[in-house]
Amino acid sequence: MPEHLITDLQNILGINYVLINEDMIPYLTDWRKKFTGKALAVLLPNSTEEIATIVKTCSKASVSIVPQGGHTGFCGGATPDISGKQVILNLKRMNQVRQIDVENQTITIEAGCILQSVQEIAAQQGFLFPLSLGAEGSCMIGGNLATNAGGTNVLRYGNTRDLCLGLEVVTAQGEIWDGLKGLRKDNTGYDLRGLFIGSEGTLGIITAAVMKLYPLPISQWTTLIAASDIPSTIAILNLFQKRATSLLTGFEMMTHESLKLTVKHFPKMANPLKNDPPFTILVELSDHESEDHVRKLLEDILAQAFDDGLVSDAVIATNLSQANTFWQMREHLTLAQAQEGANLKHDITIPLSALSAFILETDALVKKHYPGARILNFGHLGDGNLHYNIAPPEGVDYLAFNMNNEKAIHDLIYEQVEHFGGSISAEHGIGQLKLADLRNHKGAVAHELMKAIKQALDPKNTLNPNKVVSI
Ligand code: FAD
Ligand code: 2HG
Ligand code: ZN
Repeated sequence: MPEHLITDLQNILGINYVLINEDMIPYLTDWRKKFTGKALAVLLPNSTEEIATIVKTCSKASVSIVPQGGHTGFCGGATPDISGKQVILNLKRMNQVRQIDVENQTITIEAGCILQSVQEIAAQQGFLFPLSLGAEGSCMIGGNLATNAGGTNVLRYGNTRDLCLGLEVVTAQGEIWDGLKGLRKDNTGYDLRGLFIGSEGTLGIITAAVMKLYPLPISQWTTLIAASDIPSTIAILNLFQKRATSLLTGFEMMTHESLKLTVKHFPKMANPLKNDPPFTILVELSDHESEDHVRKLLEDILAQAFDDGLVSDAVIATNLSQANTFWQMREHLTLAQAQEGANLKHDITIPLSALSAFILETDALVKKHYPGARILNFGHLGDGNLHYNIAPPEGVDYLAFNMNNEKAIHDLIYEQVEHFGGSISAEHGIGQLKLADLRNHKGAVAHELMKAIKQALDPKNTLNPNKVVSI
């Protein structure tokens, strides 16, 4: 690294926006406190042109760049390695709304906009920006795009990729690609936008995006439903899909074990359903027409589910505040697990038709090989997405348990995922956490294609090296 790199960067950004020494500390450790790295500097640019100049400067000095948004990712993608030779490029100052196009129903936003503020700005204009996840108060739209985040509205509106119409990206060579057209159809060759979405900062730096907006629903009804097993849970999902079709906007599953841990850390999050059922399902219906219609539909579907013997108890939220409490129960699962200790996360998808067998077999294997280990299984069941997390037996130290068992537990669960035709990452991505697992999972051909793409777009390995794929 040339001696004068820091001075060059200070000349580009101004001295206040090149953090060094202890000022870097908040940027070096991820949300879960699982990964801590070192860095030469943390850079805080506020324009696309500044980012382009930084990339050219760093590339010339052979210094690699770790893009960072809200640093809430679960796979260590935004955390630098321990060499101390990388720079972090945090996009939080790139937080302008560039345009709201009411007729086109789009919003053009910079990568550092906080997700929740985008939802709020859209709502002020009478629109819904449907991306919604527990970290929305601190994750940023660039991070959401770079991870192709999912969350709780995917069932109805799709994941971040489905919500994006255009991107502005700084390439690994420091060129600016302006792809900010808000077009719903554009078949002009390779899908560059699609390539950068979900690339976790390894192919380009996303600086702005055109995102879809939707009409705000006028009515939402939220209910908690008790189910005794996974087949009933899936039958309930299918019933709602059949009868509520596009009015179904949320279908989340929480197991008894995960809710027990939530109440331990957040006693106010007690389950209003009687007798702590094995499975608690949160269902949300949304309507743009009439309040009465959706309420009646919900009651009818529930009545049918009771008649069919699928449901043993249900509570419909009578007001917004109660609906929010139901959602908070769901969002506090992750917070409670983080308070308890950094457990072993498996963010997986399984085809719904194979889900029951997967859970039955995998639970049995985990219980056999790791007696007493807690299976904290919950997730966006409507998408077949489970968060199949494993915590040590009550009272056993997390660090020691993870150190002894992490690889074997990941292997066991990922083998099961392969066997049942699933994916080892539904929504959190690969980062550094699953780098080694990806090759097995994708197979040699797909993995080589991914490496060829990285090699073609970033031959000097300037952007987020050793995340997703190594070249
Ligand atoms: P970061 O963590 O800062 O970065 C993530 C990756 O993107 C890194 O590889 C980074 O290098 C890259 N990156 C960041 N910004 C850019 C950019 N501008 N250009 C190029 N690359 C970039 N995720 C879900 O999908 N669904 C959930 O339901 C969900 N719930 C969560 C709940 C909680 C409580 C927490 C803490 C996290 C949750 N997450 C969830 C994970 C996380 O919030 C998402 O992955 C989110 O999209 C990350 O955004 P971020 O801004 O924090 O990105
Ligand atoms: C969620 O769905 C997040 O709440 C976090 O994706 C999942 O804590 C987890 O493993
Ligand atoms: Zn999730």
